[in-house]
Amino acid sequence: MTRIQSAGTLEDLESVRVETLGRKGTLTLVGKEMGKLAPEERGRVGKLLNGARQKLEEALEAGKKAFDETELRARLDSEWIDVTLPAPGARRGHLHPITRIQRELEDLFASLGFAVLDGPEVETEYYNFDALNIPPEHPARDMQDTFWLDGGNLLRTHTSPVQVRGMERLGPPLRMIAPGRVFRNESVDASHEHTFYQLEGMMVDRDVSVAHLIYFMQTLLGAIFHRDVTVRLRPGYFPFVEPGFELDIQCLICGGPGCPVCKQSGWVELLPCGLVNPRVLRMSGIDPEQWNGFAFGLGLTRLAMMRYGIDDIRQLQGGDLRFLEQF
Ligand code: 2NL
Repeated sequence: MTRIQSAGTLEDLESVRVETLGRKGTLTLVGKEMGKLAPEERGRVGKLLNGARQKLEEALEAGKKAFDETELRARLDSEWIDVTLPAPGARRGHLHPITRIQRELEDLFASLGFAVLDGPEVETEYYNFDALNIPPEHPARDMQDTFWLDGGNLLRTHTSPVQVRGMERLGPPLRMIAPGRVFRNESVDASHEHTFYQLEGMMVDRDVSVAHLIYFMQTLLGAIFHRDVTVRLRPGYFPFVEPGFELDIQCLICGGPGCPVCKQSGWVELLPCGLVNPRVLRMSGIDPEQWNGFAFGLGLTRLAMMRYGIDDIRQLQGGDLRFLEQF
């Protein structure tokens, strides 16, 4: 009994049980000797033996219960959880910087009444070149610039074909933008990618002028950069606009002295634009005697680089999460 009360572990209790009640335990052995007793003694000794066995069993059971309770209390203390603590934050994904700019501009143009159009990335020669008044011998059609596919189709080199389809389908007057992914067969470096994003836009109405174009482009750039940017306009030649312009902005990476993004010039070609060439309107079923319009092409990839200060275009398509998680 003393050993049961002073037992330090469950194992101590178990050895007391084995030594007394087990197969070779003292009480068990005594019980086996009962036969040797005089018959009149057996009843008395048997009763004593049973009483002792019962007391022992009860004491062992109580001891075990005490150990179980101690152990349970210890576990409850150590495995205690504060259910009022805030849960660890779930890791959430986010939009790619180009997607963010694209959505922002889609919202801006939608608010100005422009339809947001989508179209195929695999195009025909007609929609990518012919309908834009790009002549058969134009260098842009060259193997170096265009990914040609078997059967004469190609990966669109700009989103203009979406606008051609838009002119055919909507008819004048119209306002539309065509954002999307375009492809050029280029050598890749810090400022050139074979895959990049563009947003072209067009407005066709009666008596649209260069003044409308300039005003509109200024509004657009103010909304994009949320600050004053220094711009310059140069005459530019594109077969699908006449007259055509190049709108440049002063490089937001280096601010003027020159860096890899602006090819050391201090200026970045941001926005080719112009009045839609009458031949282009006519080919898409719009009468250039009745209607005219302006059009522009915005490089979304370059815009994202300016906005976020990214100095290497290859990072945008590279898929390196350490880069992407910054945005
Ligand atoms: C570029 C192209 C420009 C246009 C694109 C356009 C489309 C049609 C008719 C007339 Cl259907 N013009 N698009 C106009 C001016 C410039 O830029 O490669 N931009 C980065």
